[in-house]
This record gives sequence, C-alpha cells and structure tokens, in this order.
Amino acid sequence: MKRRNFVKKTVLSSMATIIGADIVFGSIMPKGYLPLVLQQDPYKMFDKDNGMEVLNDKPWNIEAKAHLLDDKITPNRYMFIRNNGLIPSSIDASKWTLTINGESVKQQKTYSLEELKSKFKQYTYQLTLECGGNGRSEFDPPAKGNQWTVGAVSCAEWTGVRLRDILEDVGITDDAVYIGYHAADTHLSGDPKKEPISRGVPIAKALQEETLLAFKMNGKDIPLAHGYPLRLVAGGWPASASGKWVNRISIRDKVHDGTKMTGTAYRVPCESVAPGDKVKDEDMCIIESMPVKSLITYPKSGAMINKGKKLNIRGHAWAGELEVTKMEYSIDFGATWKECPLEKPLNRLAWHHFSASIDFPKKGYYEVWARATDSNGISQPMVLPGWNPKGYLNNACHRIAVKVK
Ligand SMILES: Nc1nc2c(c(=O)[nH]1)N[C@H]1C(S)=C(S)[C@@H](COP(=O)(O)O)O[C@H]1N2
Ligand SMILES: [Mo]
Repeated sequence: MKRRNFVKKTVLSSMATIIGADIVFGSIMPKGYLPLVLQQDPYKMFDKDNGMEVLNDKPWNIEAKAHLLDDKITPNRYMFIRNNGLIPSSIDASKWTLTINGESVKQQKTYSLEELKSKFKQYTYQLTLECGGNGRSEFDPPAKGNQWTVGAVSCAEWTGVRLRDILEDVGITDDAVYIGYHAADTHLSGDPKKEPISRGVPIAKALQEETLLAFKMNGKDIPLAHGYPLRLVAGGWPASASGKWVNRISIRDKVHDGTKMTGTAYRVPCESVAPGDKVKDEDMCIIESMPVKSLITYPKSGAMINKGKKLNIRGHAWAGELEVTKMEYSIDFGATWKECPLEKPLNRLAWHHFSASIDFPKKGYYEVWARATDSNGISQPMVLPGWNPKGYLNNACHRIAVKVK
C-alpha cells in the first residue's frame, strides 16, 4: 500500500505553537492541509474592513486607521476590537442573565435579557469609546501592550436600558461607591477561575443617564466581538470600563478591586513623572474621564492637491465627560492656528464633527495639525503628553501630510 504524503514534523510543531496546543493526530494529517483554526480570516470572522490592522490574534486586537473613521456614527466594519481574553463561544441569548449583587445591594437580583428589555425603558445614545491605550505606540521609552496608533476609538449608537433604572429596581444602599462588571470571556490561560478583566466606574458615573446596559449597536444586535448579547457602555471613559458580555454587576462599598483595576493597569501617575521613572503603587491613579482629542478622518494622510485648490478636511473631536468648545488647525507646525466650524453631537458623550477649507500659500510639503479644546479650556498638546508606565492617554495633536503640486 502506498503511503499518503504526510506533513513534516517541523511544520507540525510550528503549527502547534501557533495554535497553542498539540495537533493530536498531526502525524497523519495530509500534507498541505491547513487546520481550520489557522484558516480563520479575522476580516470575515468579525465583518471588518480589509484596511483594519490586526495587532494581535490571541487575544484579538484590531484597530482602525484615521481615514476609516470618517463616518459620523462608526459602523461595525470600522470599529476597533480590544480583547483581554478569549471571546466567549456559543452564547444563547435566550438563557442570558444579568445578576446584580455586591456589598451594597439590598438584595441580589437576577434578570433575564427579556426582562431587562421589557421591564425598563429603552434609550439610544451615540457614545465615544476610546481605549485608554490609544496612541500607545508613540511613547518613549516604549510601553508594553498593543501598539495602538490612532484607531482605538469609536462612536457608535448604543441602545439599551439605563443601569440607573436597574439599580433603582434592585435597591442599593447608601454606602455604594463603585460598580464592577463580570463577564463571560475566558482568561488566556483557560483557567475558569481567572477573569481576563473586571473593571468598573464610581457610582456617580454608573448612575448617569447615558450609562447603559446595551443590547443593540447601530440598531442591530451587538456583534459578538463587541459584547453580544449585553454590554455596559460608559461613554467618555476609557473603554475598558465598558464591559462586554456582561453577566454580573457588583455594587461595591469600596473601589472595585477586580482584574485590571490595580497596579499599572488603566492607572497613571497622579502627578507627572520623568519618562521611564518607577512609580510607587500609591502614587498611581485610576483613569477616569478621557482627555480632549481629535482626529482628521478626511483626507487620508499623504493627500495631494494642485496649487490654487482648497483642501477640504473633516474629522471628529471629543473630550471625555466634557464638551469640545474649540477646534483649530495649523499648516505651519503649530506656529499659527485657525479656528474651524464645529458641529454639536446628538447627545452628551458623543464626538463632535469639524470641517475646514484650507488654502496653501505655495507648492510644497505641508502637514495639517488638528487641535481641540475642551470646555475647561484645556487643549491637546502638540507633542506627547505625560509619559506613564503603560502608555495611556496620548492625546497629542493628530497630523496628516499634504503635498501641493
Ligand atoms: N468582558 C470584557 N469587556 C471588555 C474588554 C475585555 O477584554 N473583556 N476589553 C475592554 C477594553 S480594554 C476596551 S478598550 C473595550 C473595547 O471595546 P470594543 O472591542 O467593542 O471596541 O472593551 C472593554 N470591555
Ligand atoms: Mo482598552
């Protein structure tokens, strides 16, 4: 009998490394066969645009590019994915429940998804979600973690019920100070006792009108990668506070101490430090409202125009809990600035839109820099802001290159 042509041992072991497990019957796997798990195409799997950048596949972390974020309301195909663990598989929404427990509830209560939808009034808000680590790639000394450039931000439309209404129904006690979410994703180690992430927000943020337990994104069921079937959405704060696949929320009588609430995770030095400095644990503060920032989403960096033509630019600006009150651009590396029109968002915590029509004095290379100012009068820095160990909160001005021919 003729032997089949089997895959080489060396190829097998490198496949096993990628998969993270031995291919048990690998020795009889036909040559040239690609195991299914390696065939996964993230663009198809998550319904993302091919221009998105995969930063990591275990866990999946995918970012947009500035020019892909041009829509006023971010569609799924341009929405970044940030995971700390493995996306839950086989979710049955008809069996999904949300439990509210913790030290500061009068009594624990569990709701089915159907109950949440029928018992409480539904609201829709457009909410900005930016990863605390967006812009990390520019820090020096470099910070470990996904090397986000500018694309870990989105502003989709979320529909759900107010967390406030649920907590009122449950009954919380006066000593409540924080909430912490728990979710159905799996720790990278596979250990079911470990949570990939369990963060939260102070009770005041939890009780805000716009803080939702959402079951819809842009009018449809939330895509699996973004938290189907139930997600906490706390706009304007680091998106890590917006738990995906949420099945339990604890009402805490102290600052929530779940995974990634302590150490250098989503915390920055309370007072600025020199780049590379070691910072004591007690000198680290939890990131709350995100800083003022903006993005030029049209044109794409590298645009070319003919002399005498105006360049139309547009983009978005946001400022965490605050409003954006001024938007400016510069074509001379920040020496002078011109104000440009700013369009108000639909609701609080959504990004604002700006546009401008720019004249260039002569042929040559230019950069267009954009700078937003928040309602406290704070503007984006032109260069990298305060270094911190994990490279959070880089809100330096966004720039695009332009050539005038
Ligand atoms: N359960 C769970 N929720 C999570 C995460 C996660 O890994 N697991 N990542 C958080 C982080 S760090 C970010 S930035 C946002 C990303 O949301 P998105 O993937 O929908 O864009 O989800 C947050 N919620
Ligand atoms: Mo994040």
